[in-house]
Amino acid sequence: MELRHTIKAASIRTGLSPHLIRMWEKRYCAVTPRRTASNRRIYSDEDLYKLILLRRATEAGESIGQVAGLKVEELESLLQSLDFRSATDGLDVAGTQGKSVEKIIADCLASIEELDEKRLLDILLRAASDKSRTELLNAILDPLMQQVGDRWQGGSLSVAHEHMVTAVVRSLLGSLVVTERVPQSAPILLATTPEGQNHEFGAMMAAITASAAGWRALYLGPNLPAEDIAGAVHQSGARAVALSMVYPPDDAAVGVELKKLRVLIGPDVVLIVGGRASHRYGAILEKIDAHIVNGLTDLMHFLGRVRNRAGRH
Ligand code: B12
Repeated sequence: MELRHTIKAASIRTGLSPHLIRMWEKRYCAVTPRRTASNRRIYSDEDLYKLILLRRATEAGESIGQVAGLKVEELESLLQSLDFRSATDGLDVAGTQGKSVEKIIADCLASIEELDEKRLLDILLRAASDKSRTELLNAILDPLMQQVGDRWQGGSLSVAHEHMVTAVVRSLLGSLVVTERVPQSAPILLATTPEGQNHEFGAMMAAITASAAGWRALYLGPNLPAEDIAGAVHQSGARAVALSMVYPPDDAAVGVELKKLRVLIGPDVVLIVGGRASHRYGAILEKIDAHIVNGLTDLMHFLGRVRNRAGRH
């Protein structure tokens, strides 16, 4: 285990102030850093990861006294259950800032109908800062996009409305992908869609979820040929690749790309596939030893397990 982070670095990487880190350490024994010869604190990667988990747990309303003594695996399970709770309860309860997610979605739809791009972005930015990541993705953006699709099909929204929403949601997700803070030493996950698959929000959400699970996620954009995905894997040393597959559900060329990808990245990189079309490629995915993961909550669990497994080696 590498011990190399000063308190300043720990503060930058965990998003906690040095004062809070010292307080959690002294009062609650949250972590026990080593000391240098000159008595300065030095934190390990594992310490940083635990501090990030503790930050998330306290942000979700847990008291530090209750959670500081938990082990990393226990904190991961707690966070998964909290995330799950907020994602499923969110539709009925008032949010932290007094607005239920139902109301947020209704406000978004009203601004979409009025083609009010600025208002839509404003509502979503506020939701991004008030709500947990899981709630934002699972309980707001996912159902919002479903409703936009339904209304577009039903004729009450035009292609222009749909494209406006798409542009706003894309820029929001894009900014979340690059601003999530995780330790430099975290394992790397690449998120993209294979060539021929253009719907990209699933891959972007997978990247954001991976960051929340303590991975360093790089989003490579959609529609990427196998050679380019493999090139990025080799350059970055990624341990996992997450692919989103939405449409078309039955393209033989996509199957060829998937097989090529496995050959190019070798057997050790974990391949994760999600999205509404993933099961339609089930036979090929099984052959190339890819894991179909059904949703973002399951992805969180899955990545936690992969991370722990590798950590023990
Ligand atoms: C936005 C959108 C577009 C945008 C995409 C923009 C972009 N940059 O991504 C645009 C306008 C470009 C578009 C184009 C098209 N679209 Co479109 N689109 C949608 C819409 C409205 C929302 C999709 C979306 O982003 N949802 C939000 C995301 C987050 O949801 P999701 O993809 O389902 O992902 C969730 C899970 O599946 C999972 N997941 C997804 N990926 C992954 C990956 C991993 C690793 C994990 C763990 C989980 C996971 O997690 C997510 C959160 O729960 C849907 C409507 C709908 N009901 O979904 C149609 C929809 C997907 N589109 C559809 C179609 C048909 C098309 C077009 C063919 C339309 C046309 N005639 O041109 C083109 C095809 C483009 C192409 N060449 O592929 C159909 C697909 C039908 C089908 N057979 O499945 C849908 C369902 C609309 C419909 N009801 O007919 N589309």
